[in-house]
Amino acid sequence: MAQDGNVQNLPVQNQVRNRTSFHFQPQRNWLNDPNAPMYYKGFYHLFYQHNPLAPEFNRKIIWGHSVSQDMVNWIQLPPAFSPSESYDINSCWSGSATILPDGKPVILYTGIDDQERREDRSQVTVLAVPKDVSDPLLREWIKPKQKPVMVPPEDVLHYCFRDPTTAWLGPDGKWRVLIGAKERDTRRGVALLYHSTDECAQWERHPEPLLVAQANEMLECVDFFPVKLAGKEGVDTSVNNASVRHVLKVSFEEQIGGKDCYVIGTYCSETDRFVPDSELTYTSADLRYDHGWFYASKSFFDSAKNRRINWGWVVETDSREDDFEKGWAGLLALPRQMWLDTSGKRLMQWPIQEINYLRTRHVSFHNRQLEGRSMFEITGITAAQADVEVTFDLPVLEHNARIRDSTHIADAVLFNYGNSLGCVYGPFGLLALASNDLSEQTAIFFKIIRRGNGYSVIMGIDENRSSLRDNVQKIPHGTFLDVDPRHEKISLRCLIDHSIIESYGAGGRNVITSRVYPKLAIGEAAKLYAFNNGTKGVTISSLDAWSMRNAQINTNAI
Ligand code: DQQ
Repeated sequence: MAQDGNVQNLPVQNQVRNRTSFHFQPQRNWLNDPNAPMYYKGFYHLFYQHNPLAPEFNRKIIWGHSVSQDMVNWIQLPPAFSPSESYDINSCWSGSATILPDGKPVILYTGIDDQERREDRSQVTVLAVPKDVSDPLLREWIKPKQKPVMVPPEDVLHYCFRDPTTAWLGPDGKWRVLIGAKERDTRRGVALLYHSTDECAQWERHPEPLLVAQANEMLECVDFFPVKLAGKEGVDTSVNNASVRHVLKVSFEEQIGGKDCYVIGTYCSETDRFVPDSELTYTSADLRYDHGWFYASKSFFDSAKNRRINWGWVVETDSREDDFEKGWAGLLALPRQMWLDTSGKRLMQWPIQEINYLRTRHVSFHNRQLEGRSMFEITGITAAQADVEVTFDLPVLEHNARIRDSTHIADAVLFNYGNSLGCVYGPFGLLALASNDLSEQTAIFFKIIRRGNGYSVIMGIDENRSSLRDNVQKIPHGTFLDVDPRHEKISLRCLIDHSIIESYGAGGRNVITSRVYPKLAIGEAAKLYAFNNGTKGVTISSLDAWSMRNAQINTNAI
């Protein structure tokens, strides 16, 4: 297969390898960021960064467009935006949708202009409107013939000015929007604030950025939205009163994957000041949506069900050659409802309830002992395509644990599956996408360590043995699970879909998304186990597992 060839017409069987069955993907070729999710006249709309010609990022990224009535099954529509004008001829990059008070949507997106040399090209903000607002599918969009609505100001780098957020309305009747940028002199990442008095048609820069990052990093795909102090309900992006706090999320690009980090704070609409509870540090101290592969996410307010939902891009971690062989690259994590944890200190995330409609064959048991150094198979479901909820209970921790102090241990060691750190509890958890001979297996595990005066739970995923294929990136993902194991059980939900495992710890307090490319553990040959490599036994107080049906993901096109 030619490396840069057009793989649109690959026979179906070549497209099947490791392909997911209920995660959002275009039919073939490349996807990266989710763009402008919105609910409009009975349909959920999802746009995405797309190269329709090959399973790799290219210089002519377009906006793919799909619609759904449940965010589980999707119908592919014609692309919404393709490069066509001098201001976006070199790509239509990320952006967001805003629903105006009269119910009409507008989209702001990033155009890459027509300069010959790559380094001379500017990133600009383009306003697009639907051609026919009576069409619930919003099939056609109009972009202006002439000018974009924003161009990079002098003090920021012209190639670092992108990804407009959803706009919000202030009490003064002005719209506000944020653009991620990088200052020319200081190289600091900034979220620039703009105001509009005419429903997003013209914009004026506010003198102060809403956020200045401590890091010399471009802030990609900024997201800014209110969350209620109590309860799971979401609110419209323009809501600001005593019952909400604000979340500011930025995507930090890194060599390996990238990180979606956020801060929670207080936003004053009158002064346009956002005061975060903590600073973004660009270190492992930052709050993260997901400790695995998850990037460039974007949330929206679902007015049909009063909830805030987040979509994020999950990259391929196999080789470019593999992507060409598969004929596709890139998918989106399941849509996640987000709300503020009762502690007020972090967000909670959980797959939207509609995902449960895909659950079919079910197995369940309670109070089963998982002895130290033991494992057993969970049979009766399709292990390659499954939803598993399990709760672990640890007997009297204080008396039994002979657990090392972790104070001076580096994260890479701490979160490593292979390093038991002298724990007696753990690693225990699930072995997903395991082959018969266990030469392939992905462990989603917990281990308990002593930290300070208490105990901490490490939640991790071990990709090391996930695939016998060559050239697959395998890195340890891990985090501290936000539970006190002396008082709470340890719960885990894993959604396993052929080449992706999304793991939600403690009801969604911590999430890790992993990519795996089994060679043997595929289809019916894939197996699922509960395991305990620690020396002490743990109890599985409950386990429920379901086979998952296929969703209709872009297999029908209009
Ligand atoms: N992807 C887009 C940019 C954005 C980046 C280009 C983040 O607009 O900053 O495809 O993944």
